[in-house]
Amino acid sequence: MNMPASSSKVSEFDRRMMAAAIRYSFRHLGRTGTNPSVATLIVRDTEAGPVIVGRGVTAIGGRPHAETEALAEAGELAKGATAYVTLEPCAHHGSTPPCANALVAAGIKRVVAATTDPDHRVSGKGYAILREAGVEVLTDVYKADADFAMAGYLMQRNKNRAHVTLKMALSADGKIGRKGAGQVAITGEESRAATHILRAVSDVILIGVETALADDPELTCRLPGLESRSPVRLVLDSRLRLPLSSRLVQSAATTPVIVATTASPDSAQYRALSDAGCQLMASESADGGIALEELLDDLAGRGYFTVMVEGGARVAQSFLKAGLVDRIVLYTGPDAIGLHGVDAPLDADDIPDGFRLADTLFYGRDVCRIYERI
Ligand code: AOF
Ligand code: ZN
Repeated sequence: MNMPASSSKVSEFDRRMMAAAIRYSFRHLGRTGTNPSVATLIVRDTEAGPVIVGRGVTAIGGRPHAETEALAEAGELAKGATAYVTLEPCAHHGSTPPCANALVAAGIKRVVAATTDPDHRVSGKGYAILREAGVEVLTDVYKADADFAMAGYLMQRNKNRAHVTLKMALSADGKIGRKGAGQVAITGEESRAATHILRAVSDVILIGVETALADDPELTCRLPGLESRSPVRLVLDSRLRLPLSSRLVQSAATTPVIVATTASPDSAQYRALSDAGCQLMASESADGGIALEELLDDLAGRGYFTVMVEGGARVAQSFLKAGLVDRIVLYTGPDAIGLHGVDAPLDADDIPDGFRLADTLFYGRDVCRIYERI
């Protein structure tokens, strides 16, 4: 089927290319620092049909940008081609000239883009540079999917806070564990691996101190090959009950631990945790607890744009009540817990208003539903 990549309307082929570009953009998710992980595909019409002549994804660390990589691969073949970009090409002079100018200089004649860059140095200006140079620009193609892929970046730019994913595993009867039983297996191997991948692409994993005390988790990414991708671990611990002997504190030297607390910096435990290598973040809200929104602002300010809340029920409830959950990843296992089960703060029949079901995935015998704030 020869579908030209040159029409002035968004075609089915354009959509397919954009879907591929968005999937490709996940390649460096969580590894581009404060830059979003963006992808570019350069497609040229040939007698044999359209051919991808250049591919690029934002490099690890955030530079070079996706367009630079894709144009380098395409070389002369970029002349007259279409570029599929998951984010509006930049218009500012960073350590290299703007990507919008680079696309023009390379002779790209058509740009299909997924989402506008909210960065004030770019927003709309990237498209304007292209259009002024006579490049045809089509925007908002699969915008929701691109926004999903770079949700952390967009949240930081638009609201100046970190993006929150609430992850929960529920038994078939809607429980998250059994009272006094510590960690109970609810989901299978495949879901566990998927969770570790979620950890690997998050900047921060957050739990409450109750979970740290009950389960003594390590919260690292332990998939073969991805061990170095463990995120920062953060414990909400207003009264500093986190034991120095916990796995978290014991591993603080290799994988950072942040303890958010309302305790005084003069307290002995504050100093002890700090001496053990934890970073302490002082916080206080009107009710004496940890101010969650402030915490998320503070994290974004430190360059942490994505937070995954992993437990327990009380912490989940606090984020939900504060309206600070942006995405819910809900695994449901095949077995019931029955007696002494701990109720979940929500289940698939009881998702708060304002969320849409974005995806349903099947891992072994488990179902994973992803809900996205509308
Ligand atoms: C693009 N392509 O692949 C990415 C873009 O510090 P700098 O100079 O790298 O600029 C960071 C900004 O670049 C970032 O806020 C966002 O506006 C844009 N990211 N742009 O054209 C890319 N990652
Ligand atoms: Zn750029």
